Amino acid sequence: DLLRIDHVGIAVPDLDAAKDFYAETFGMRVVHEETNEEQGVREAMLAVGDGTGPRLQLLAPARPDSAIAKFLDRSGPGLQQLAYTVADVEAASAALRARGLRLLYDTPRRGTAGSRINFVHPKDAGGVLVELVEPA
Ligand code: MC0
Repeated sequence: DLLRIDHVGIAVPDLDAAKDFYAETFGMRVVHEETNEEQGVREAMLAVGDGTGPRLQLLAPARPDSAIAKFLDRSGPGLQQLAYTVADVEAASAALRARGLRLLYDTPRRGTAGSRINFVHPKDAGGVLVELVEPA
């Protein structure tokens, strides 16, 4: 089962410039930042409002051959993914696989802040890259 929207991910070419834009334009603050080598991203999580709701995730390429670099080349900056919180990423992945959707990974990988993640292929989800996040 999906519990809630976890975050919305936006591909950006320059993480520092994007952080400044969101701070100056919308008053959003960075609550977490890390580089995920496996995913090839530098990412920042931003709180919206009082910080109790879904977050905004800024995703910048850490390598030219990464998923985010490819997305930026093809589509330019913009919405890249919609992530849902789940209690058990293996169970959620299995349920969606059983409904005929392609999950990108056979076993979960490491996401933000020690979470465990998997993705539904965007072609099987109406053009949306859906991420499943089991928080640490
Ligand atoms: C590609 N397509 C997308 C898309 N990326 N559609 C919607 N949203 C996206 N983000 C479309 C293309 O336009 C193309 O459509 C078709 O999918 C290509 O499919 P493909 O050839 O199978 O795949 P690729 O090479 O384009 O790669 C897409 C894929 C990849 C989703 C498989 O980006 C991937 O593995 N993503 C999962 C990992 C990821 O995104 N990591 C970065 C975030 P047409 O119609 O032109 O054929 S890391 C993260 O999110 C972590 C740290 C976290 O939150 O914890």
